[in-house]
Amino acid sequence: MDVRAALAVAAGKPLEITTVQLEGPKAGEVMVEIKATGICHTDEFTLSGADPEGLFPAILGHEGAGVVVEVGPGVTSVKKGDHVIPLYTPECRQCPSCLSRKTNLCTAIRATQGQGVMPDGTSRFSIAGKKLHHYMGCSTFANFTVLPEIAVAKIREDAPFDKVCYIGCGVTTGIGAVVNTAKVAPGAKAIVFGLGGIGLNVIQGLRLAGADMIIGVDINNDKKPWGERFGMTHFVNAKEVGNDLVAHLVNMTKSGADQIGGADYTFDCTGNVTVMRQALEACHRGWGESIIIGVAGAGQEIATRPFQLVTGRVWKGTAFGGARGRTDVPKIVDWYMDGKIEIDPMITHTMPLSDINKGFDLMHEGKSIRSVVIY
Ligand code: NAD
Ligand code: AHE
Ligand code: ZN
Repeated sequence: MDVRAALAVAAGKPLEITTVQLEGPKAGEVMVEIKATGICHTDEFTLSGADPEGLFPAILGHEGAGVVVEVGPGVTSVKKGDHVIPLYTPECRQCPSCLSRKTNLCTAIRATQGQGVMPDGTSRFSIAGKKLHHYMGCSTFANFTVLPEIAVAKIREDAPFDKVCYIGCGVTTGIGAVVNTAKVAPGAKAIVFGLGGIGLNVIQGLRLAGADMIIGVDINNDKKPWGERFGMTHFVNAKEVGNDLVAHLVNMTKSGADQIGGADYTFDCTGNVTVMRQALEACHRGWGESIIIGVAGAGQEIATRPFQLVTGRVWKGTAFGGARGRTDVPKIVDWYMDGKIEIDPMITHTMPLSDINKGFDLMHEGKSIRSVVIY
């Protein structure tokens, strides 16, 4: 069938709005009509050409919500009409990783997902008979897509698609990094680097967890009121502080008898490897944990003096906030519907698919928190 899509034709080029062809779901797959999709910095990362796994031509997008319109043979967990959120981190509940209970990184279909194809090694998308690549197993920049059954989370039907699509990546990643990965305890001191679509969700996760001190760091002063809106207690402009940023942050966290200073938890939400080092080194000696959320381009590496780790700081990473999608995403949708977490104010811009490139422009200009395409 013909579907409308924003096609990534090559790295660094704007998306082309066009009609592409989509084959129906095969065994174990479902077709979903995407009703809304967010634009995450990771889409920009891949479109820019920095992603070592980036493939073109492809249909990007991984932060969607929609309705199941058709199921392939053998599908049992969802049916036509179900409301779902696509999962770039699936949950098969059978692979060694799922069964380990130690990680959310299901490995059932990761290899083919990285090759831009469905688990049987073929693509459902094409244009004029030429194959197109899927992206992160989701391809939500098309009004219909096909996903493996294990890569959709069934959600309640009263949840608005144009808001809960953000749970498909940003919300779950930010809040999950706090509650699943760092397991932040009440009273903690935390530093969040990068107050964008992810960082603000880390901040609201920290507020939820009962952190006492939440320092936000950005290079854009416009982000200060945004951080405060979700629970940030202090703001630091990294550019204004200059080379002494780590010492400045460590000083800010000193209190009472503790004149060593350093945060209990820090979070990198920038993808900048220099910032990742600052985040690690701003942790408290002996126990501070730094969580890397940002993704960095091909060839980028992190560095620090081993002394930083010898003296008890811990470097960790998190993907999709450590969430097990089919289990946790419906619960996060409930948190939103029950008013426990906020989403609406972070969606600063909405647009039709035809204007999707404007969403990328707004991100580059630092003017948006999240742009959402509504089909
Ligand atoms: P965004 O563009 O909305 O926000 C990035 C923020 O970082 C901006 O406010 C920007 O001003 C700030 N920033 C840039 N350079 C900085 C610096 N040197 N110091 C301090 N702040 C700086 O992006 P986003 O959608 O929030 O994504 C953030 C990162 O998280 C990206 O790298 C993205 O690819 C990654 N990400 C990872 C996961 C995961 O599962 N690990 C999930 C989603 C996004
Ligand atoms: N292709 C990139 C990897 C990028 C990356 O780490 N992606 C995160 C999700 S970002 C969502 O906005 C992720 O889930 N990682 C786990 C995984 O298995 O990819 C690269 O650098 O190769
Ligand atoms: Zn994302």
